[in-house]
Amino acid sequence: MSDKAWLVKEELIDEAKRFIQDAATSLKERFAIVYHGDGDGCCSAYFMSRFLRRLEIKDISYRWVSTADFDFKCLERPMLKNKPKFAIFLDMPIYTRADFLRTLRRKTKIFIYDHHLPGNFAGASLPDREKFLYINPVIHQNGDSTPATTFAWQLNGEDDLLSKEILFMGLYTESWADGAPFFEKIEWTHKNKLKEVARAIHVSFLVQNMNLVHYALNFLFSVKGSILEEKLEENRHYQVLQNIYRLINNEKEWLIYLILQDMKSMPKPRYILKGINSKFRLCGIIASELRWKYPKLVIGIWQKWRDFYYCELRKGVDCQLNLVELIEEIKKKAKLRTGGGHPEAAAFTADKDQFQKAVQRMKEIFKEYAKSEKEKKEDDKK
Ligand SMILES: [Mn+2]
Repeated sequence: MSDKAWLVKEELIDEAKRFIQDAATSLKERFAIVYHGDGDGCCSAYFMSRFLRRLEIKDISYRWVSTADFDFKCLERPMLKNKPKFAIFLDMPIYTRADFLRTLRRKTKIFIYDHHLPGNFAGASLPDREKFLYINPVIHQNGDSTPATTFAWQLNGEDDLLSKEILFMGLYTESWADGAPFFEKIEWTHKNKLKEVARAIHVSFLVQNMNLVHYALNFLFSVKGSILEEKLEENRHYQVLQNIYRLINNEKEWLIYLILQDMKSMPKPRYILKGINSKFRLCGIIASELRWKYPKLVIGIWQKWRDFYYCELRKGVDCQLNLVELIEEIKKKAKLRTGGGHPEAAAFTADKDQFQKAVQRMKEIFKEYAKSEKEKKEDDKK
């Protein structure tokens, strides 16, 4: 990877800076930061907030949006009602919501930074340049996918130890931190402490329906010196993060235990397809963990979460099934709300009726795959 990909181009940073500074001078109040509920989104919101406060903006509201499906509907109604004067969206494909942006811009100046594939960009119908700035390095920087945290860190421009640490944590949860040229001076014990904190930040967003509660951001704001010097065991905000982490981890362990108990009754499992019940969105991490225990199998773990059904798919290293193709097959039989991913890891969501159809189809494909594998093995023996 080239050095440039670690950073967002200076001219893009300058453009964003000018746009936000102008807004700060003319509007002064009712600023909103909307961030993706994950490590990168949260750390970028931290830097953006620091930048705004240095511009003497004190009236800032915060909201986060969760994956897997970027539930923008929960966001749009309250935002249109609250009518912020300036709205900042970090690390999420909000530009696909053209109707929402068109309505919002009547009262609101809009800034967006995202680094995901642009998808169906609502470009033509979007607000004019005066009131709207959208930066995505995938479009504006030869396809580089520089994380939102890097962008906001560059924008804020301060280079104290805490800034470096929060940059590290944002990049760590995006799996970018290793090899990044910014962290050469940080010792590995220090890095380990940051990784632990980063995991706690990331996991705190798996709690249900809490888009106005900012455990992780509140913790970041509470650190006065640096994470290195901070007595985490005495930091009330960090204790909350730790408690959520333990709660979720315990529930995950317990659910995996139930699944493994269940698997014992099947001496030769051909696939794993199981529903779980939890207030937390755990199907992804559980499916990921099971793939290591069952390298030959395809794994689907599903759950109801909020109003919809979610299924996360993973496959072991020795399993040949392509999960993207699997989802395409499912789409022929059921209407999905969202669906996609990589050949090794994919996910889909649907409402109840369609989800049942999808699971039915998935089961058939799993069985067909297991059957073809068995036949292959028997042919090899001959
Ligand atoms: Mn993100």
